[in-house]
Amino acid sequence: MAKPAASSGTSTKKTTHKKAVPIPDDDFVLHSLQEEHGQQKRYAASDDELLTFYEQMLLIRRFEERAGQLYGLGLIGGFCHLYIGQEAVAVGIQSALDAGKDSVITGYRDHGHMLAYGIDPKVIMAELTGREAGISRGKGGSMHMFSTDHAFYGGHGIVGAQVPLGAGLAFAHKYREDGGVCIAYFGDGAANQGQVYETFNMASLWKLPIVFVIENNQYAMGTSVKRSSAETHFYRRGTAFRIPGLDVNGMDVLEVRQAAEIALRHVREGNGPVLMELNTYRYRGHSMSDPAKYRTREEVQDVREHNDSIERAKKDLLERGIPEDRLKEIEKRIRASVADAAGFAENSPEPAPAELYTDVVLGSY
Ligand SMILES: Cc1ncc(C[n+]2csc(CCOP(=O)(O)OP(=O)(O)O)c2C)c(N)n1
Ligand SMILES: [Mg+2]
Repeated sequence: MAKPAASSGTSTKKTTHKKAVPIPDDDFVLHSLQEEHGQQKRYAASDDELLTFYEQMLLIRRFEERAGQLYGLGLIGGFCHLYIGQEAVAVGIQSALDAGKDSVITGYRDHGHMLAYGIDPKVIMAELTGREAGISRGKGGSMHMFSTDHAFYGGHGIVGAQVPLGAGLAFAHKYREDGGVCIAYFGDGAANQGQVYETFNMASLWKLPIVFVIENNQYAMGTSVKRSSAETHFYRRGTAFRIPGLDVNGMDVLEVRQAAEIALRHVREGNGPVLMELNTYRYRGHSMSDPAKYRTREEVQDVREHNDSIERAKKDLLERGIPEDRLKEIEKRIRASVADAAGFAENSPEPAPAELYTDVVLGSY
């Protein structure tokens, strides 16, 4: 390339810059999982597996749409953060877990993670409507779903709090030698918190079995990642702690699953944590009370039309020769299951007033 001509009239004084000299550091081994991921991006799912992923993602979408309607009708109170758009993340990752052995923890946008676990939509919807039959007995609501039976440790309203708690779960896996791995999900906004990096340090130092999953949905409430984050490639953020990162298309369930396989293998081999960045997008507002002034309708529409995870899976299935009727059957089944869940939630009783005093920590400690 031709050098740009020196502008006339400027000083000809030369500045000398020393070149950065690479410092040898034999001790520094950072496994490049990105390279392995680049070799095969998409998981080689069987037809049945892909059909299951499709069904689970569609269930989350329809469930969340219904939850949005129930919120509008006043049947769901408090905060409610929908997962619509991000379905491929929870489904792709959780399908790779060893059920009953691995644990999961996330923030307040948690309905999708529970559904991806195969938890009955009825008890999730009943929790949203504050009924006794809810998974947290109607006392947690949208942000505080919990199921120790499924090793699902919430549902947390304090942004980023789930990250050190996740390290605690991972520590327990290691201490008990139960072979489990903890998946700790958090957002791009949470990723700027100090507690996240304190956790990275300890998790890496102690080689804890944990996968940190950053769901980069491009916004933290009304603030875009570009406005809030000096380093927007979140998968690089573990480097200073020798935690390898994976940059993943979170809108493709097969890519998510493949990356999850790589991350889990690395962690299960005793190498310590992995950081995954899942690039995704939330279609709805941050919560139900979001005026959405910070982005255009066209931006959302563009992702919906060109990058939707459910449409991508549908296209893949049709290209494999799965008959459209089979997909229609799935849609019908899901519509019925979501209607059932909503009916169940609306018709079950609320907890008795005496329940206000149960499951509450009282006294000094
Ligand atoms: C410690 C703390 N600070 C602020 C809030 C208010 N708040 C709730 S959600 C949120 C944005 C988090 O964004 P992100 O981590 O990207 O997750 P997303 O909502 O996009 O899933 C904020 C600031 C909070 N709940 N907790
Ligand atoms: Mg976000």
